[in-house]
Amino acid sequence: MHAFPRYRPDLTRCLDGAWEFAFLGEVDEPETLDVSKIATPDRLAVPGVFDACPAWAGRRGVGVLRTFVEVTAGRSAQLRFDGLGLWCKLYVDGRPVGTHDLPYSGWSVMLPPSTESRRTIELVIDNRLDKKRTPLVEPYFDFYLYGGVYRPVLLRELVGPSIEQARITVLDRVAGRIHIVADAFEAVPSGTALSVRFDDGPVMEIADVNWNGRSVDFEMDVPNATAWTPDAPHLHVLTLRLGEDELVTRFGLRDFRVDGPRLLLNDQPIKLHGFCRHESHPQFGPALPHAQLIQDIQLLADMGCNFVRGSHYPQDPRFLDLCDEHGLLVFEESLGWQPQPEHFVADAFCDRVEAQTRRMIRSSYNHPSVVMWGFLNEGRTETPESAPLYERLVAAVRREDSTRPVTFASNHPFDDINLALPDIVSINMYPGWYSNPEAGPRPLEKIVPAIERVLDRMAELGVDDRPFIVSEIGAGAIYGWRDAHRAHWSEEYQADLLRLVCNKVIQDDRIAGVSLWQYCDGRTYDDGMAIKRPRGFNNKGVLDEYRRPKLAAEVVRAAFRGESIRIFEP
Ligand code: ADA
Repeated sequence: MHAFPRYRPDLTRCLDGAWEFAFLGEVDEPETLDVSKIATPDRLAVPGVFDACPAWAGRRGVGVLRTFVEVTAGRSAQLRFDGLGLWCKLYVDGRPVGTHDLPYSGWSVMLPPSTESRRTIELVIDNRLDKKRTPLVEPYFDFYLYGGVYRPVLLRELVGPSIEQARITVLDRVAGRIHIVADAFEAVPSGTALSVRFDDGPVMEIADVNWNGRSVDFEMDVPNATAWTPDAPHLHVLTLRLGEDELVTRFGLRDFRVDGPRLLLNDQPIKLHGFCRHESHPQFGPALPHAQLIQDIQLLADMGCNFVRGSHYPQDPRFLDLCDEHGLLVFEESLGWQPQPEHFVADAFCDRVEAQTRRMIRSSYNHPSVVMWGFLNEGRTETPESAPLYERLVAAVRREDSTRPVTFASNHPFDDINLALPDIVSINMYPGWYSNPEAGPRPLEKIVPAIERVLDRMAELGVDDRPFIVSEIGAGAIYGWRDAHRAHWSEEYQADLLRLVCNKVIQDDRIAGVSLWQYCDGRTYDDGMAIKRPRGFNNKGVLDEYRRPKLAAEVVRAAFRGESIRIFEP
């Protein structure tokens, strides 16, 4: 089942499956490739990435994907990719219809009508790390960047005027008052009827619909309004009908806000405890099967989490649907990893970050699980070049969504010049791991003081008037490496470190939340940097890459669930 929004089933086709494929390797100008001449003798699963397949594992270059689909002759259609990368160009019936350069973002493209019903869809995908084509990615990222179709693909036939998206803003959670904005693909004549249905209730015609070009907006009261909470994540369904067209979306009546240094969910203080999570699997890369998404949710819930940071890119909408259903709260951020001063002054980079951040917000707007927006993980925020872009992005987020707090994960707690900008201060830190190399074999006693120093610094900077989140903290452990010395890389050392961190976060009222680094191990660098990453993986997961628990998973589970466990300690 594809993610919300959904459409009339009889007009919708899921294009997931085995597509024809060819790997071409190095191609000088992929934008000029004559796709019609490319034979596609291989097969690639969609969703799927070619460089996670044994045949092309670790290869960089250009791949061509091809499939055929039936569309009623004379009708146009929307083709919706929920995420793909790195750079792609789409052809329909041999004609180019667009390019996509925002890895992990959704992409919606119009198929023009044709007299033929059998349509050919071809995608040229380039997974080379090339600033010119894909300004957002760099080879030094600490996670592997794959090429392919990361998420489901959907085709929706359009019959007359149709709704592209609907955004729902909760005005009054208790009364169930909401504001709805619906955008059609094209201008709609004023007065054209629109009907609304909540849940399984009656269809209500909206009288005198005042279309403003292609948009309309109005307020309504949700019948049988029921709150969305992490414990009882009730979802309401809104069905909009415009002529023959139908768009079905879900929303939750909840209120999440900042109150001084506290976070309030439905007016109750809430402390966030959870993990940073990559969409990653050794066999599927970022193209996770639905079954894996469901298992990830189950494992997070079992470890007592109420929070997940979608590090470091827009999330799979199927995952966000599951978070909505399970009451998990999400920090969603656009793609970025340690951008440098040269990025902050490059127009192409700045434009693409802003474009992706805005697209993410539009796409995830209705998910009650998403409670904060972020961008640019660990930028060089101590440099003056960073300020204009950080200001620009904070303003862009607030323009797109005035209801959710904005944040960004900084690893510059002592010299970040932008910390007054966000609503929530999020700091990444690695005491006991990267820092204090001189501190002896097990610098565990350094961890709590290091967190204290950061908290003191927030007070000095005057940003302790807002919530503070430890957005990353952790240690590497090789699955199965148990060691009586409890040395670095042992499951024991990681468990000891995370026990201290969890206890500190739970007990200290100045800390509004934590997203531990990280949920599970994931493939990373394939260059010289891998020397710091045993196996070529980032091993700071409390689960390994196949989701097998390390000792730390038990420790975190007990801490987050407020249970005590007995683990051997010398
Ligand atoms: C960084 C970064 C993560 C990961 C982590 C680590 O802070 O944000 O993506 O690379 O450190 O494991 O070192």
